[in-house]
Amino acid sequence: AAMASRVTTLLGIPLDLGSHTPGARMGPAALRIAGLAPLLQQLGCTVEDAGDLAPPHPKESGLAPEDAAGCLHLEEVTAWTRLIHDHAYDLSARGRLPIFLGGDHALSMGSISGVARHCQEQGRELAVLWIDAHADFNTPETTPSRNMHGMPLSFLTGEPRLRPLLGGRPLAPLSCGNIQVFGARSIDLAERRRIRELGLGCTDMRAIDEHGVAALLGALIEEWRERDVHLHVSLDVDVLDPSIAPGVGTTVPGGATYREAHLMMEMLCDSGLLGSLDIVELNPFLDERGKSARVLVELVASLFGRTVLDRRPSRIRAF
Ligand code: Z70
Ligand code: MN
Ligand code: MN
Ligand code: MN
Repeated sequence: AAMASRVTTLLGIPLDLGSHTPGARMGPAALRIAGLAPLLQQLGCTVEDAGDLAPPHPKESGLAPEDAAGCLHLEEVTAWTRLIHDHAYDLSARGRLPIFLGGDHALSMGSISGVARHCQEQGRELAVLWIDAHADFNTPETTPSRNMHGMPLSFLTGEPRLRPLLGGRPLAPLSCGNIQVFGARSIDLAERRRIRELGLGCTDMRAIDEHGVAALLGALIEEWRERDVHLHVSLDVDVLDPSIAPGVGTTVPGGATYREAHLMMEMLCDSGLLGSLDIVELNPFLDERGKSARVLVELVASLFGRTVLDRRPSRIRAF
């Protein structure tokens, strides 16, 4: 009900130069065709579709030459990051609940930094739930692939090598403790060391197998509720098992099941903390007859209040 009172804005971001497999630029179109807007409306949301951002002209990144060498399509991603940031900041300042439709995960450098800037101005604490098979915590120095969709969490935590990406705009860096990667099962060696040394929050698939989504996500939500954070959810489709979501560039076996993913969304809905959302890495060119786009739209329905029965969160012990 709290959600229904805010205007939800869809913003398409047809960016796929942060990855090496083209196709995610068609993600926003696929999510619309799968019926995202009407579904949100059925759930009682007021939805506004801001359309797709037009691809910007490449911009000088300002990165040091040795760092620039570690980043593919750097000038394009630089221009996208600044453009997305400006839109995310503006939507936040206008009180919208933005849904950023990707596009690959490099877009979160812009979306989350824009939201973070607004939160900082409001004195509101920001927490990020990064639902992903990967940790996306590489730097231009550690990356094995040079793909910038593997780096956003480094940028957002203030990695100096990536700081120039935002140009003169202020960066409100996130602390590693305010980020929680959830569902990880493919982490590079240097990334793993960085997670340990910098204290990035990370729940891997083994922990989910052992303790379950309910206990692990419930504990995170409980903490965030105590601090009344603005919660940004960044949902990378590849967290899902490839059997239910084949439409991604990098499939990793052993992903979240349909039911685990729905439970995550239902718990996040009940938390009442959701302030902004990314849906990223859907590659319709690799999908099977719209299967992955459809499952994503189903998940968003759960996140925005679809329930099986009309029970309310009072029945859930974690809260
Ligand atoms: C690897 C890298 C990645 C998504 C692949 C993979 C990163 N850690 N992220 N697919 N969504 O190249 O940095
Ligand atoms: Mn606000
Ligand atoms: Mn990712
Ligand atoms: Mn991923």
